[in-house]
Amino acid sequence: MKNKISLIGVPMDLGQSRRGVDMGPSALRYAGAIERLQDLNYDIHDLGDIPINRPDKYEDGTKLKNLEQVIEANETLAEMVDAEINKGRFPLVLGGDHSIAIGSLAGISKHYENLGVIWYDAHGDLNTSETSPSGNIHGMPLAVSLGLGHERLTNLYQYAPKVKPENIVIIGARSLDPGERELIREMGIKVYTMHEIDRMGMSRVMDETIEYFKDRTDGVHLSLDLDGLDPTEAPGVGTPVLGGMTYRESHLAMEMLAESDLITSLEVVEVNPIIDEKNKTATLAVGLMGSLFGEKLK
Ligand code: NNH
Ligand code: MN
Ligand code: MN
Ligand code: MN
Repeated sequence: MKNKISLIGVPMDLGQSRRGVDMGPSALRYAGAIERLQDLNYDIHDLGDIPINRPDKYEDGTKLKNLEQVIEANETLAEMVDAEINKGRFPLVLGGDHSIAIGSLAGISKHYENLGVIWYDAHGDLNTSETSPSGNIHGMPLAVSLGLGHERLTNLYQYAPKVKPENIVIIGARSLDPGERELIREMGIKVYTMHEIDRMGMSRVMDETIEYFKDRTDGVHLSLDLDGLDPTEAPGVGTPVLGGMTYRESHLAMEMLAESDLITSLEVVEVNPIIDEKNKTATLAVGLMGSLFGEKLK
């Protein structure tokens, strides 16, 4: 892994309906994100938080919510991530809701011929404006990155698609909408649901994932949605789903990724300190970052 990291905060909660994820970057910094990586001898620059324009009124209903503000924030994010990669630095994006993956991937993917994406999440985030049950853009970023959905989202940063279906691995899925299931089947997207994780164990799941990516990708982005973990261990998330990955399974996954040296960018999303218990979820997330950045190897 590169030893220079650029941290970008995206305090945005407009991609979903529950307020509070906008405080994610603060909660993660407060939990020691920067110090944790400095202790591992990384040169880390905190670029601060992207300014977010709030709507006069939060939109509800099932059409795309807060589209303009989500686009604006993601355009800024894409530019910043792009610029940091150009400087030879590892982009670390702290959310914010998962809609910010649209901007991260837009800024990152143009640097790679075959960017791999690990989507660590209870959800597939493969909805489009047509299939979304909620109108929440945080349920769409993986579809958007495949070039599916609202044109202004798919074309963000003036190119599409950002990722190829065969370069995606979803880990931890246990809440998939009908349209998402269809897309997974149609495009042949690789998914390790909780069922596979239970049967095979996290160790084999990660061995397979790493083996799968090793030869086909020239970079791998890890999109870490904290609701991938079980809500008993990560209660501070907007859409908790029972039966998730454990603390130990998640640390093992991060440690194996650290050993593989495949990861070239990271985002940490959906931490909501308002519904958390004494910053437990942000603290857990920072621990996982420690493992991913090689705590066990030093
Ligand atoms: N699939 C649902 C939707 O599209 C929920 C998505 N929620 C998430 N995704 N937290 O990670 O609205
Ligand atoms: Mn420096
Ligand atoms: Mn998600
Ligand atoms: Mn999720």
